[in-house]
Amino acid sequence: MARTITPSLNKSRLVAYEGATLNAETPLHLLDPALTPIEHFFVRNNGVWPDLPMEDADAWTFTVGGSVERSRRWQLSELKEDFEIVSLTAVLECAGNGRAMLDPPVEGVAWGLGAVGCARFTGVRLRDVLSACEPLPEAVYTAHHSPDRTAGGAVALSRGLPLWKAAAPETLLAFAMNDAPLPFEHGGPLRVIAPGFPGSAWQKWVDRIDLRDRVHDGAKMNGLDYRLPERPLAPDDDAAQTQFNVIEDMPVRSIITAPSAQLRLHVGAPVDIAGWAWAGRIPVSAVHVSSDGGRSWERAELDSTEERWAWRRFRWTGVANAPGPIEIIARAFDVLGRSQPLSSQWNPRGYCNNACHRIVLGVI
Ligand SMILES: Nc1nc2c(c(=O)[nH]1)N[C@H]1C(S)=C(S)[C@@H](COP(=O)(O)O)O[C@H]1N2
Ligand SMILES: [Mo]
Repeated sequence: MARTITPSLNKSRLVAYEGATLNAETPLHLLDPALTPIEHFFVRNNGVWPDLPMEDADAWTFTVGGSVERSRRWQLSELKEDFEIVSLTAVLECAGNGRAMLDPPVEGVAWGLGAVGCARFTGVRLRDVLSACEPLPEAVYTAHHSPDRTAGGAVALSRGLPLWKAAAPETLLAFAMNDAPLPFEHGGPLRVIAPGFPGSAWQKWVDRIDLRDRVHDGAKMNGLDYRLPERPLAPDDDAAQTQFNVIEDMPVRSIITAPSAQLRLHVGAPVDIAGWAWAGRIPVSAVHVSSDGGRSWERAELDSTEERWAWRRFRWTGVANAPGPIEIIARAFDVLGRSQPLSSQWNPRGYCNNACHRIVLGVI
């Protein structure tokens, strides 16, 4: 008898948003560990939970078709046998993370800063699987397909990757997360891992990938979805007159995960700040911290990591000099010298808002 997979993780410590399915973000203090525990990892669904009639995860079938010499189909157990299994640690961030800071507000889930997490993913390289199907010279883009649908029955999400990213060594078909079988809520049995690309490119419950001779035009690939205007737009500007490009990179960002903003300090006490910094394609180079609302900045300590796609720990210690509120701001830089803006940059869907994270601590 086939059984249907249902959500079973305890996500009760997350902040959930209204809707037909679970969309929930992580309170920032729960993002303090280097690897986000699965029960604390944010969840984003464009549709309702899919019905997956499954005996077991290893029987999940995955097909490659489209612009290939040979279309092929595997069970998950066969993918594990046929291809090298690799693990990497990577940040998964929704393109809409930080959307709630936009003024005026825009449509879409009003994420604060917790639509992000960092986990260890295990799977096979997408490029190995595609190579086995002999891509045709015309192939330039992937099209990802999954069984989840909107409440109205439409395909919930079908996004893709430019071939250079599908063929990059870090792009995986993953079946494990934090060394446990990939849970249903995070796209198990099988999902795409595309480090550095927005979460929307990390297709969950993926059962088919087609190669295409053009940019994919599936659900949420068109119009304003997961696209940014070529030049800054003001809320009153006519979006129809503007060129929008598919988001293929995530901007540099940092979050403060300790202490939580409720902390009260005594005058003279040390102010110990810690958090994480990451970026998409371009690595992080530094984090600066201000404890006077942005008037002066000091360089934070920044840990190194061998894991190219993981977030990096930063730490900074100051002193609570005088009674009253102090505003702490963290600002990360990438190796191209780009940094987080001090205030939010508006765009019609509120994507990639990497404005600096600020917390206010009370000194008594
Ligand atoms: N099939 C499918 N895959 C999907 C989505 C979806 O709605 N359906 N949402 C995407 C988006 S927008 C994000 S941010 C990530 C979230 O992954 P998570 O729920 O594991 O945190 O999944 C992506 N993959
Ligand atoms: Mo997302």
